Amino acid sequence: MGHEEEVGEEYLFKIVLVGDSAVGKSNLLSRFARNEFDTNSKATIGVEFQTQVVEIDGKEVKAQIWDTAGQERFRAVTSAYYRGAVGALIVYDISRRTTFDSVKRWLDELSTHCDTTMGRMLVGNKCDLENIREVSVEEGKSLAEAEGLFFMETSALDATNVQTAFEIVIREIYNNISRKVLNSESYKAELSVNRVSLVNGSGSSKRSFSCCAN
Ligand SMILES: Nc1nc2c(ncn2[C@@H]2O[C@H](COP(=O)(O)OP(=O)(O)OP(=O)(O)O)[C@@H](O)[C@H]2O)c(=O)[nH]1
Ligand SMILES: [Mg+2]
Repeated sequence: MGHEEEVGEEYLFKIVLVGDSAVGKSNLLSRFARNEFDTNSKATIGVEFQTQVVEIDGKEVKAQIWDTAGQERFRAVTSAYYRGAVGALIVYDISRRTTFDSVKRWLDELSTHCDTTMGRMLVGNKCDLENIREVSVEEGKSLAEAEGLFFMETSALDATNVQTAFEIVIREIYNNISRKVLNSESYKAELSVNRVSLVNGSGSSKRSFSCCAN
């Protein structure tokens, strides 16, 4: 069924960034992965990704964050971009309402390609631009609530909430997976009771989960 990679006891989570052009996806990623910000960053062409290691409950979690172009004409093959993703940050720019209006479209695209159980966060970026804000915090919050997403306003420029936003998504994925593993353990226990036989030792060190089966 799902695509599985052997990663020992480590966890590898693929997380995608989506949102209109120039909302700050690439800068959120460079702020998170390298603590860098580029005032003159060019529009992304194709796909890039960076891996960042985060520790959760004493376990090493590798977050592989994928970044692509918001602009249609610069986008690579969409299905490849989403394949195997277990998390997403849907980004808009709080100073441009059109980017907020596009969120629905990005959510549609996500649900077309990925399982809705993926860890998803709505991110209102550029919260440093308070003086030219076009989308209120309340609007962001209520859209997130309606769509069942986490919500956070960030600034890649001054680093507000960038680390936190990624970490919340990573932890949510981790929790989802722990639940899945727990569920499958209790399922196995049930089976063993029913059949009066022990289902055991089925190597549980593989911990890579993906949402998009190929
Ligand atoms: N004030 C402010 N500017 C930002 C912030 N994040 C990004 N920018 C600026 O917004 C512009 C676009 O940022 P990018 O990170 O390239 O945007 P993108 O979403 O990757 O755009 P595409 O690759 O075209 O999809 C750049 O000029 C950045 O310097 C932020 O938090 N605050
Ligand atoms: Mg970009």
